[in-house]
Order: sequence, then C-alpha cells, then structure tokens
Amino acid sequence: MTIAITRAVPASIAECELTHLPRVPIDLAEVRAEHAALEAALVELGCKVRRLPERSDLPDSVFVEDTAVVLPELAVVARPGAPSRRGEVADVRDTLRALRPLAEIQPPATLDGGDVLILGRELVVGLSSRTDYAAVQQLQRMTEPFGYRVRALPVRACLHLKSAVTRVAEDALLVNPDWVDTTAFTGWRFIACHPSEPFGANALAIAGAVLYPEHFPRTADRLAMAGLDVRTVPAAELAKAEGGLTCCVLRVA
Ligand code: CIR
Repeated sequence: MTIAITRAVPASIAECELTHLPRVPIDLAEVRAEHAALEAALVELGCKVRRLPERSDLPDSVFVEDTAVVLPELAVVARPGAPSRRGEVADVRDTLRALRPLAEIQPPATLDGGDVLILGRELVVGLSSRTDYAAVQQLQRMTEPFGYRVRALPVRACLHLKSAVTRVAEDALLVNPDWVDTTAFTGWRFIACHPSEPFGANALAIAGAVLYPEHFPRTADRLAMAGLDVRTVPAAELAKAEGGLTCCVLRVA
C-alpha cells in the first residue's frame, strides 16, 4: 500500500517563503479545507495517509515533499535551501526512520525534494535557488550503489524542477515548456500545460490516478484527453504559498 505522509497546515502559513509570487492574504480555513480534500482524495485512492502534527513555528511545513527523497531502497533526508525551512526535517526524519534506511544531505549542500524528479532509476535534479550541485553529487554517491543515475538540470523562471515538469504516466511528462528544456527528456511523451496556466505543470500522479488542481481546467482537460484518470481537487489557496499538490505529499510506495 502507498503511504502518503502529509503535514497539517500551520496557522503561520501566511508567513511562508515566496520567491516568484507576491504576498497575498491566505484564508487559513480555506487552505486547511483544501488540504483535507487532498488527504480525502488520497484515502479514496487507497493510500494510507500519515499526517504529521502541525508546527506553527514552521510556516512552510505543510510542504513535506521538500524534506526528503524517498526511494524503494532508501530515504534521503534533504537540507532545504531556505534556512527558515531547515527545522522541518527533524520530524520527517523520525517518521522515515521506521520505513527506510536513511541517508542525509550534509552541509553546506542544500536540496529541496521539489527539485528531484524520480524517473525509475534516473533522478533528475533541478539546480535552483534551493538546490545546489554539491547536493547533486551527494545524491549520486548515496544512490549509485542501488543503480541510480543522477542528472542535474538548470531550473529557470520557477521555484523547483517539479514546478515545471512532473511525471503523469508510465511514459508521459506534464511540462511547462517555457520553464524546462524538454530536449533534456528523450523518449518521453509530453503533455504541455495550457499557456494560460503556466503553474499547471505540477500534478500528483499516485495510485493509478492524477490528482490535479481544479483551478487549471484547461490543462485538466488536456490530461483527461490524454486518457489519464484525472481527479481535480481545490488548491488555489495553497498556490498562494507557492505550493502545488506534489509539495504536500511525501510518497512512500
Ligand atoms: C517555499 O517557498 O518553500 C514554499 N512557500 C513553497 C514550497 C513548495 N514546494 C514544492 O514545490 N515542492
């Protein structure tokens, strides 16, 4: 069974990190309702949701994806690029310890899980404002014994690699072609997000379905037209904190 680790939305989410977005008010009740709807969708898909307790001293802690990279053979505890987020890893480390052998990105390297796209035995790592090449090298050393190949890819114009590209099917990637160089992914079928929905390349493919923000209907149509089982969920308030759906889930499959 797929375990989906989530974390309660902290009351302090309005103080989150923002890089490419202006700060606008976030409705706490609304963002919590969105998060609950995402968890309900995960349960409906047969996932076991493990929700970590709220940490109101860590405004971005709902975005658990950034705290680790979970592979079948091991979990790599991240070292988030934003200093305000480094405290998030402790509880996640404690949770993952029971599920996988652990490795840990060592300082001064920094890595956000949102920059790591897992494509089978290939790990594509975004070089972003949060993730550096030293972390890529560490990840390579940690995963090489298990047969992984790690490849770095510059991220431009957006926060994380997975803001620009996510895997939506065995053979297909959802991309924003303005934000990622698609020639870096040979052999894949591409579905481009609709040009009017540039933040629409982040989809959470899990348990045979694709969870997707309902505020990007044109891209949702494209995913459905491609034959995918698309389940839309509300995520517009989460988006104000520069988070997508993958960011809210740490998948342990
Ligand atoms: C941050 O800037 O770190 C948060 N406000 C958003 C993190 C989103 N995480 C992700 O894309 N994996």
